[in-house]
Amino acid sequence: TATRSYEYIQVSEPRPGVGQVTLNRPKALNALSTPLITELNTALRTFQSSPSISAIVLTGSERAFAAGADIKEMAPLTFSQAYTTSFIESWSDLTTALKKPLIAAVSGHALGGGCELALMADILYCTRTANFGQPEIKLGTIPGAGGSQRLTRAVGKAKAMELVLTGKSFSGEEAEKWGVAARVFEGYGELMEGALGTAETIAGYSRVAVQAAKEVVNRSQELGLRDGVEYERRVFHGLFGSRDQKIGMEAFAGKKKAEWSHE
Ligand code: CO8
Repeated sequence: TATRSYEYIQVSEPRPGVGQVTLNRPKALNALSTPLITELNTALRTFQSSPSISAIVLTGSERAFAAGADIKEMAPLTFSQAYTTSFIESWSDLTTALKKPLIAAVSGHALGGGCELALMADILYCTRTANFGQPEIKLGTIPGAGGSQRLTRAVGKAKAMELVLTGKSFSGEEAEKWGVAARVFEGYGELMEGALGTAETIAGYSRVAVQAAKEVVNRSQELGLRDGVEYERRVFHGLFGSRDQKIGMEAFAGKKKAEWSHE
């Protein structure tokens, strides 16, 4: 992928098959302004269509993953402006358009829209001292990018209600204990090592199977158990039509390493 020039993010390919987006608006603790989100969407779309990328890591700085939506941009917005421009609707491009796995590596502040952005990722890793929260109530508003829904699914209603109503933050250590984060790390270096390592592992598998795996796990958040299991079985059956299913199972039987065709 050609590294384009962005103003608010940095884009790299740090490992084979792995794309990285680093939010880079340090003066505002990576506050998620509309231009930043536009760049993020462009970068993710570019990785999505790149045949050399199989998994993506999204991170911020050691100090801040993202301190929320840009409060200074939102302050003067009127209802009719927000409504008619579908303010923040483009955020959900991240979850709907991206078929490749996205790993959020969170250090420092992940507040408001920053917490919601992290919750949109397929896998969330963080440092022990990461600072998560939905403080919108303190600004006279509420989460607007899925926080009330995704956080509640992740931690349950009791904790989510307390967090959203008080605006109190929670630590990376708690995020891991409560099931928001898949894994917690001591420092930023270990966090990035862990996130890139997992992305590289995923990038070593069949891209067809990886996309299907992400799709079926995400369906569990939308469907009842019976429909979800049936959906999974349909996709599982479908994979017998892929070349990589034959390659993977024949390699196992022949005690060889699978050389994926991604077909
Ligand atoms: N928006 C705009 N600027 C910000 C934001 C933000 N969310 N967060 C920090 N900044 C700016 C500060 O204004 C400051 O700028 P300046 O130097 O020009 O004064 C700079 O970043 C550094 O911040 P601080 O000096 O405050 O740094 P501290 O280390 O003292 O404090 C905190 C760090 C605790 C993170 C503090 O900055 C803070 O409380 N920030 C706001 C956190 C917050 O309330 N986030 C929620 C925002 S609302 C939201 O996300 C709604 C989501 C709705 C859906 C999505 C809509 C797009």
